[in-house]
Amino acid sequence: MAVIGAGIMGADHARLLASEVPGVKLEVICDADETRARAVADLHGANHVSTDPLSVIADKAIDAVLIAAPDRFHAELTLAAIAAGKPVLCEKPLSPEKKECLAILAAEEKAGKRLVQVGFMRRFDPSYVEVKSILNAGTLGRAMMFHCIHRNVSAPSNFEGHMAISSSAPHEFDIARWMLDADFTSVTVYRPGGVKAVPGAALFMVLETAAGQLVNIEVNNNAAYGYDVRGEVVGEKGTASLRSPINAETNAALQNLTSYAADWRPRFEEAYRRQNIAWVQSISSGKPAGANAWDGYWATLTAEAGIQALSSKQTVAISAVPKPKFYAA
Ligand code: ISE
Repeated sequence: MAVIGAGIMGADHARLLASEVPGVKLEVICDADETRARAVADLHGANHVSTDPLSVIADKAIDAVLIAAPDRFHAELTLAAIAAGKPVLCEKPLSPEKKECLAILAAEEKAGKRLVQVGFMRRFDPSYVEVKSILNAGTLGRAMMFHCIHRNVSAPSNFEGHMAISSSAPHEFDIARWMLDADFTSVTVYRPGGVKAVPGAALFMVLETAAGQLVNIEVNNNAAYGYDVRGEVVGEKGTASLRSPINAETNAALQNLTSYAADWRPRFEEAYRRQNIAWVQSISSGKPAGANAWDGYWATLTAEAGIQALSSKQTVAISAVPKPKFYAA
């Protein structure tokens, strides 16, 4: 296994692959910064480091690749993995641009084998999985709405307004399609007035599905109090909500307290673990797991429409290319 990218996510994936995922030999950590690659490799027992991702992907000693490089390199590296015939788990987004996602769909179909999984790890989160099983059991009746909240403590210094849509919201775009088993037909984006912090870091979106369901998404990347992701599916007969994992509560000084994670990694630790295990098992079984390249295309298609809706202040229609039979369920 090679991990490409030794930043926050690459380091975390290397840790998970080395310590939590059976059947993996962490061979190479690749990063433009060799020192950073070496630090991650030494920490997690990888044999080698590299600063050349394309040679790592082509290396015959490498069976599979996890891409956690900066978003703008995801498509090129995923295409290289497909060309090498190697299974690849690409961190979200598959690409920031839908045309690159379409190139990946064409390349994978031409290769004739499902090689690409996209890192929408919430599909493996125990709470989202349980809400979906409640919905699928018919307990709620037909789903009418899905309320989603996605709050980060603070936006990173390089954060631009539209990144609330392109970086954070794709998790909601994907999990809503998965939860409702529906595609979107439109998106409208609202920005609260008088936002003093990073403009656009707080947005409210409304999406409609082809089945007429409504999905609203609040993204607030300057929530300040904690990392907080919430979701509630509203059906004709009831609702089902996410419960974030709480491992302890404090009773002291006349207070009862629980704490929020500082960022997404502790909150979705179990989701990443299960995602990576499922990916490695899918390599052995040949049965794809999780989000595929078509799902990656949809998340980027929706994000591009959302960015257009933010700037135009208009509802933007969303229409995908016809779904290739190659990705039929
Ligand atoms: C980040 O890129 C992620 O993927 C995290 O899962 C998400 O919670 C965060 O908002 C994004 O910026």
